[in-house]
Amino acid sequence: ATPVRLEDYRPTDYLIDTVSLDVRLHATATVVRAELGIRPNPAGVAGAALRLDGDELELLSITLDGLPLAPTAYEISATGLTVLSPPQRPFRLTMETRINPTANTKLMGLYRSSGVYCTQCEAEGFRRITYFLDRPDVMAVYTTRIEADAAEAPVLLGNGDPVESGTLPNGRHFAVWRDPHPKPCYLFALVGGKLGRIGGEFTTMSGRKVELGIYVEPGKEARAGYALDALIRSMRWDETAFGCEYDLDVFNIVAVSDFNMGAMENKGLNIFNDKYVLASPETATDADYAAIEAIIAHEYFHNWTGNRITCRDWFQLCLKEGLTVFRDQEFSSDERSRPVKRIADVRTLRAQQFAEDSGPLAHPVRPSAYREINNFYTATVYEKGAEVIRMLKALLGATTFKAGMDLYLQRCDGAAATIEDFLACFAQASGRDLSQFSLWYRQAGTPSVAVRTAYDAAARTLRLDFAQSTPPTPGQNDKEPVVIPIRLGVVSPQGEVSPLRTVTGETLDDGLFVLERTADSLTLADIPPHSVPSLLRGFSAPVRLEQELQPEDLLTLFSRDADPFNRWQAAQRYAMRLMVRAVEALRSQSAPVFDVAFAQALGELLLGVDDHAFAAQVMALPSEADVARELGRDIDPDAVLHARKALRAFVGSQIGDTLAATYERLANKGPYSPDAASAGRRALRNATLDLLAAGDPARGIPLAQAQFAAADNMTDQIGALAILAQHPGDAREDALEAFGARFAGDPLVLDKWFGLQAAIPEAATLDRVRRLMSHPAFSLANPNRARALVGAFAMANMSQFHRADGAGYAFLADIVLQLDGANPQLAARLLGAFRTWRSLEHTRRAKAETELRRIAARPDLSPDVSDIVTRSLA
Ligand code: B3K
Ligand code: ZN
Repeated sequence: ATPVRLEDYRPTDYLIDTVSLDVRLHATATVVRAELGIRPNPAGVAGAALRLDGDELELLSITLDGLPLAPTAYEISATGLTVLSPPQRPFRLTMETRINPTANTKLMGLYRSSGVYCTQCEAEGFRRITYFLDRPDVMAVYTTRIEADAAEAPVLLGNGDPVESGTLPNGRHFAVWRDPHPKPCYLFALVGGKLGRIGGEFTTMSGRKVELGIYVEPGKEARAGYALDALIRSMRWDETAFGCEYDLDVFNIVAVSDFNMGAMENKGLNIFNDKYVLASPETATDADYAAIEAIIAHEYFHNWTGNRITCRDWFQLCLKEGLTVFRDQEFSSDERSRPVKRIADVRTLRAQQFAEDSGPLAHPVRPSAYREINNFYTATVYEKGAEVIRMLKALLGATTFKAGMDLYLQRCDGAAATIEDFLACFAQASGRDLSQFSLWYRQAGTPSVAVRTAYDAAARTLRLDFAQSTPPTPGQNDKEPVVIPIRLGVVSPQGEVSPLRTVTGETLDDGLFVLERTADSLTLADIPPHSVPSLLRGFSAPVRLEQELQPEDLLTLFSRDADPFNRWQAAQRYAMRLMVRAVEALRSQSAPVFDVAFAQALGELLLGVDDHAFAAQVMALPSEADVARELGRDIDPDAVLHARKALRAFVGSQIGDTLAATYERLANKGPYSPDAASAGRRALRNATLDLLAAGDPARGIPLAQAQFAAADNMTDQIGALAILAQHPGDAREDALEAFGARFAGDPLVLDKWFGLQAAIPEAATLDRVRRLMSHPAFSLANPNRARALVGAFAMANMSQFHRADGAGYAFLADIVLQLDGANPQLAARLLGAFRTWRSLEHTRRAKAETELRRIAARPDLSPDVSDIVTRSLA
């Protein structure tokens, strides 16, 4: 396929202003009648043919202004329908198409999930429902009439507000929904099925009463309460924080069990993967509750950033996604602990986006070409996209940032906008030139900032020399310097140096230094001896910081930095340094040596701990993948695994008593509550037990067994099981069996069980995964199941996916090929696990390449898989 290019954008030749749909639901033969109000686009080419997109549609009839269109007046192909010479005035095109929702395994367009009819149209699924101009800059007002068998689909939902419903002969019924807000077709949705409901009410800031509904599988209503609560809090927060008010009389959320991603922000009718709606203490972990809260908020926030203001074209995806991730991160920060949320977000950013950015799939936050847009719903577009907004706020200051947002929300409301439109609002609000800043959208790769420090004891000055560089990425060899906000402080033996002044007498407002050139320096005045600079506080820019810090400097920052993020970062850096050395030792057949001071520092944190969630983040040492990224090349995953295991065992045995005492002290009191403070306590408790078991299994395992048996909530239960899973033996197998039996009827809980077993870092795991694929509850056709088992093996088990014998690669390649025909999006997602293949040591690299070439050689690959495999090998 030839790529679509940003530079080739031009407006459509026709516009569609109104869409009137009549959908007669049927399991295998749904008939869709679409009446489109079309007119020539003044910005398009006059007299051009009208080319509508279509995919797997059967056309039953077509009329123009009520008159049948002659077969010579139009052409049909596998990708669309062309009306050869449409009238050059407004006209009505009415088409009837037939589709088969049961046969729709791609889960794009109209499909059935456990008998429920639902739709997914972003990015290009609407063309699988009717012929249309399937692109986001075509915005129309929709009326949807849905008709179905009343017994099969008692609940009928559409976008907007309900206007009419009634019964029909032969046990059928109908409902009509109307959405007054013009929208692109990717935001269209409908649902029909047997669903349970919980309802609520929200009064907006201007007094509009909104009826809220959350629809789930009948019998699971009680598990939807937290999602409803999160929705109400999101609606309130968006009014307070961004002045964004809801604009319809109803807001519905439907949970379905077959869904390619997390959720979808269809106007007034969000459709969710049920994993991000359903929660009860017995079935959901604290992390699940936090994810539900974040995703409910994210989809709701799209109502303004995405729906009211949409994207001109799919290159602008980050316009809605980066901004909306930023907004949901801010929401969670306000609802929970801001520093802990930041640490968790940076962990994700580094694990997902930094990994993507340093491999063959690297692309800019706003790509300039794509072959398959579904492959660009990436950590770069989402997470780095959010970081870019965060930097904009840091650079402009909160007040000016707010002014820019207000201008954007007002000026672009109702429009299909671009990144340029967005940035223009902030340029205007600040009076600043943001052209260099806009490089963050165009240039791929993670910039490195190298820092050298020099202290002049006589002058009491501290000189910081910064140099930035961005490595080459596919298609971009030479990089320009970007604007990097570096928030910094200086930690002296007497405490924080404040305010920070330069030798030329300027004060650093907010401790912000902005690096714009390739190299720059800063000399600070009045710095006491033995001070340590604390750089990139709060992770003020998505860069790699290269700063030589000695263990004693790291300990200073860890114990005294005023910035919690950098306290955490100091501990991570220390652990990283120890693990990198251990990897070197192991690869030269010697025993790793660790550093008691590090273990003691962790122990001291536990003794004086007040913020449990923060301490839990400190205790979670860098992951194997973190270490691999730090090494960058010639990676031996077995050495990484063993280095990490050894450090954990070392810490666990050095501070075993403190760990055990902390574990006891943090015991549950009272019933489960998912609030952030309780979740933090549980997280720390599980982290202490985990390290204790790593250092002293004889002490830790019985405690884990007891916790597993007594747990009244999923966080404690799966926490204990995860610890047991790391230690081969009967304790593990018995617990796994008990858990599997207890939750045999609960697919979402079994996903945790599948995932946990797939992540066991032992040679026998691949066989275990193969065995689990024939478990009665497993199905490759269900995305949640596939991701839980196969996805966890490929993405959360570095040493086993990257087995030296290549069996992990061959296994994944087989699955990708098997899945590609049915669900290309899911297949392409799983294939992404190969993205780091070039950084491995040469035997593994060769084996990975063999499997990638085997996939590439297969004829009839989907565009999704073909695109990923081609780029991975390029
Ligand atoms: N906008 C959807 C993602 C659609 C993915 C299409 N392949 C969910 C979200 O980001 O909110
Ligand atoms: Zn989104």
